[in-house]
Order: sequence, then structure tokens, then C-alpha cells
Amino acid sequence: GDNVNRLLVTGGAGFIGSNFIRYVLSEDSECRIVNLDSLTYAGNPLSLSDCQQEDRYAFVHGDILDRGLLEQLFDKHAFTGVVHFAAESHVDRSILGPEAFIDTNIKGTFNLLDVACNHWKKDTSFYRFHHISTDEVYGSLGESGAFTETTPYDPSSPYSASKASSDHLVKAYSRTYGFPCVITNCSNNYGPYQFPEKLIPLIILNIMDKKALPVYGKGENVRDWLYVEDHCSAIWRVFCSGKDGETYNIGGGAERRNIEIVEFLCDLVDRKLGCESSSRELIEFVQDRPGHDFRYAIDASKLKSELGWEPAFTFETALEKTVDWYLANMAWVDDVRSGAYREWIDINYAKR
Ligand code: NAD
Ligand code: TDX
Repeated sequence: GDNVNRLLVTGGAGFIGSNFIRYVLSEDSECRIVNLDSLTYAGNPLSLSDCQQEDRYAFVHGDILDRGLLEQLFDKHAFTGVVHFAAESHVDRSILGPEAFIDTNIKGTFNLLDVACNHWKKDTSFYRFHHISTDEVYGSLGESGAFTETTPYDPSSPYSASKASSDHLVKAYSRTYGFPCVITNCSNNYGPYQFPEKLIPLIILNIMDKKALPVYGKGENVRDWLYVEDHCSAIWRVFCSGKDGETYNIGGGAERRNIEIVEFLCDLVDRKLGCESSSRELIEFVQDRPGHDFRYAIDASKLKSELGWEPAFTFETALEKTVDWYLANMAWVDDVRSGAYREWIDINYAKR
């Protein structure tokens, strides 16, 4: 519609943000998008190379910690909406070095909220601020149960604590100033353009390279997995049709133990590449992640019943699409696995 057509997307050179921009440009022919991204190790302009020519899309290389830049961008573009993805996103990195998580996830979100709120006070055509968050803010579940929107916050890692903090700031701006905001808390995503520090792409690429497949602890931890395109459709549904001040949980209803996923990927990639020996031999059980949440599960019934959203993909089919994408996009993989990536993998696994 008219009120949602000048979007600021932050962190759009990352995994979910790049998929979201591609999704919205094809879904809504009226929408114009400015992508603000500081291009950390996790940001890659190559992930949107196919959108570069589109005149409804512009990339700005900059940091959400730069308040002056944010004010300049709001003055110049008079954004009607913000979808805020920019974050430090990897739990293991937050354990080894939490400070960047405090800076970007807490202070950066505060800057963006505050500048957007000041803009909204002057310009009532501003429609909404959408904060992208995670199920990890709710902490860990036992063998049963699922997180709802009213589950108390109980984050375990510096990453999830920083995301919880940013969620609280968004809620405070909504309640205190009446600033129009929505929050979505989603489960684990997978799909094209995911940086290969995260479980699924790391395992796919290590199988291809015949490298060890590190499984933390006994591999029994459970995550709920959602294909990134389903996450994008849910975000867009909430952005366009959700209610201000509300939180919506997003989940795939696809709970799997880590070891099941690793074994499934071994067999799948072996089949695709016609391997003779089983890649399962590469599995190594390594020292567990400190504070490792045992299980996440999402109750997405609010989003389904109030906004009519349903995921379009099932886990095993979308996982196969993901494997096919990595096999077909080794140029992207080689690019992201440059010096910075190597260093991280060395530091992370030297510690285990
Ligand atoms: P990602 O790490 O792939 O991408 C993050 C992007 O943010 C990168 O392009 C990076 O350059 C940019 N960025 C980082 N700091 C910045 C700063 N200070 N200023 C501007 N840009 C900055 O992350 P992702 O997996 O795409 O996650 C995106 C969002 O979704 C995050 O907020 C994350 O907490 C949330 N989330 C992720 C998942 C998941 O499974 N990946 C699940 C639920 C929620
Ligand atoms: O090498 C590995 N071996 C392993 O066993 C890695 C990288 C992970 N794991 C385990 C840890 C988790 O139980 O696999 C599971 C998934 O790990 P990650 O891919 O690191 O994801 P997770 O920690 O669950 O967090 C992800 O989902 C929620 C995203 O990184 C977050 O940004 C999002 O908020």
C-alpha cells in the first residue's frame, strides 16, 4: 500500500536481510528499499548482485552506530517504514567476544529507534518500525513445551541477552512514546546466502571438503528450523498487517536434533556427489558450547490464526534446495571464505 513504500532495511547484506530484500522487490512492485549495512564479515554485497540494477533498490555502506548518518538518511528519504535486521548474529562469536554484540545489537538498535521515533514525531506518514528478533530470548526448553509471545525472557548467551535487551527497548518506545512498532521472534533459519559459520552451511561445505563435522556435545540439542523464504513471507505479513505494539512468534514446526540434521546432510550430499564412502565418518563430537540451550520450539498460532500465515516449505525439501544452492554457488562460497572467515574458523575450533 501507499504507506509502506519507502523502506529502510538494515543489515540487508546479511543472510536473512538479503533474502528479504529480494522477496519484497518481487512481491511489491511499488516498494522502494534503501539497504543500510556496514559490511562486517557477515555482510556481502554479492548476495544482492542481481538487485543492483533495480532502480527501486539502493545500497548505503554505513553503520547503525552512526547517528548522524541515520538522521541524514531519514531527512533525505523520508522513510515510511524500517525493517531492522542489522545485528551481530552468531552465538559462538558472542561467547568469545561479546562487546560487538552490545554495541550493534543494543546501542545500534537504540540509535535507530531513537532517530526513527524523532522522525515519526515530525512526519506522520511514517507507518511502522519492525524489529527482527529471535526465539533465543526465551531461553531453553526441556523435552516438551513451546515458546509463546508471553513466555518470560530468559536469555543464556551474550548474543541472546543483547537481542532481549533490544526487544525491551523497542517495547519501551512503543509504550512510552506510542511509537508504532512490531517485533517478530523467529526460530533457526536456513537457506541460500547463509554464512558458513552456522550449523547447516558449515556442515554442507565441510562434507564437500572432506573435513571434520563438529557436533557440539552429544548432538542431542533441538532447534526448530524455518526456511528463510518462509521467514521473509512471515515478516512481510506482519509488517503489512500486524498490530502496533505486538509481538509475533515465527516458527517452522520442524524440530530436529542437531545429529539428525548432520546425518541427513551427510547422506544427501554423498548421494548428490556420488561419494563411495560415507561422510558420516567425518562426524566428530567436540566440546559443548558453554551455556548451550537444550531445546527451542515455537508456538506460532498467533501469527497463523490472526494473520493467516503458513510456511510454504517442508524441512527435508527445503534442506535439499539449500544443498543444491550451495553446490551451484561455489563462487559466492569462495568469496565469503576469504581471510576473515579462515581466521574465525581457526580461532573457534582451536578453543575446542
Ligand atoms: P547475518 O549475520 O547474516 O547478517 C547481519 C548483517 O548485519 C550483516 O550484513 C552485517 O554486515 C550487518 N551489520 C552488522 N553490524 C552492523 C552495524 N553496526 N551497522 C550496520 N550493519 C551491520 O545475520 P542474519 O542471520 O541474517 O540475521 C539477521 C537478523 O535476524 C538478526 O537480527 C538476527 O538476530 C535475527 N535472527 C536470525 C536468525 C537466524 O537463524 N539466522 C533467527 C532469528 C532471528
Ligand atoms: O559447528 C557447529 N556444531 C554444532 O553442533 C555449530 C556452528 C553449531 N552446532 C550446534 C549448536 C546449536 O545447537 O548446532 C545448533 C545450531 O547452531 P547455530 O547454527 O550456531 O545456531 P544457533 O546457535 O541455534 O542460533 C541461530 O538461531 C537463532 C542463529 O545463529 C541466531 O542468529 C538466531 O537468533
